[in-house]
Amino acid sequence: MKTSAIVDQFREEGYAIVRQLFDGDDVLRLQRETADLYQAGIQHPVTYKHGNLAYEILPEKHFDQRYMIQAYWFAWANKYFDEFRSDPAILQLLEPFLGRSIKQVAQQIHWKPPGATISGYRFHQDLRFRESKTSYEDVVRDSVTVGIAIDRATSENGCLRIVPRSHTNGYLGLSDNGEGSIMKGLTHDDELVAVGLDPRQIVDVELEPGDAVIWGLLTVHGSLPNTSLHDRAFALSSYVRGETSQRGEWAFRDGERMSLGHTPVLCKNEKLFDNLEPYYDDTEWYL
Ligand SMILES: O=C(O)CCC(=O)C(=O)O
Ligand SMILES: [Fe+2]
Repeated sequence: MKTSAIVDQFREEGYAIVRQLFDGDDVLRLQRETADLYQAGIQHPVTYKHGNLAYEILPEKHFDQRYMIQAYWFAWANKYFDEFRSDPAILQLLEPFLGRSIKQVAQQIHWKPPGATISGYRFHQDLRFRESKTSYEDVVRDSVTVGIAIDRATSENGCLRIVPRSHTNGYLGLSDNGEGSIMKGLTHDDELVAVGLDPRQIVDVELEPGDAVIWGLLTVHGSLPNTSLHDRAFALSSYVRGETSQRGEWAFRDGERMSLGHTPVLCKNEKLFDNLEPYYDDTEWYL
């Protein structure tokens, strides 16, 4: 798809699909590195955190085996993923939206291993995860999230689902009720209807490995648990315009690729500096 068509679709629909952002050997490498990352993370008995780095574990104490369902900011543990976050293909995709100086506020991979019973995300708008809205000149205008399929993403294995044009009515408060975790429970159709959305409009974003989808902070999206026999690893990175954002790790400055520095900076977790030491978090939020 041409750049102008991507920009138009993003503005009109709140999302756009970009086929083959990565292909060939680059996808095979991404899949290999993701498998290695899973092996590294799953060594931890419960959720492990160190700075912005985190491995979210479902422990065997409460599941039929140990699973890792998310990793955050693994660029701190893995050189390939530090380089991946500033791949030139990503700059090319983001430049029409964010310019040539870009920071990254989220780096995540979400796995949905078959058998892990907790793997869906209730419908929400990502603005709920930008705690310090005043740290940006205009966080909605200056943010783009990029999701890259590592495995094929299908309806059966819990692909991302988006409500087109749902970004035009402001913040809707979906999934803000309950205990806050968007991974517990499912969104009922009537919750969407109550905020003026039509569940029949939901689009299943099915992707081949290497395909990407971009969405904004007000775009309503979620995903269902995996009911197939195939994992769904999905890399999710959120970027902001560098000049207008006081949060995030530089990814590009004046078009130049940037690596992480020596110590982390504030991204999404406003409590980062309360504890920069590694620790285990055995909060049983999934029960
Ligand atoms: O991985 C998914 O299917 C969606 C995750 C998501 O929307 C989020 O973490 O904000
Ligand atoms: Fe989200």
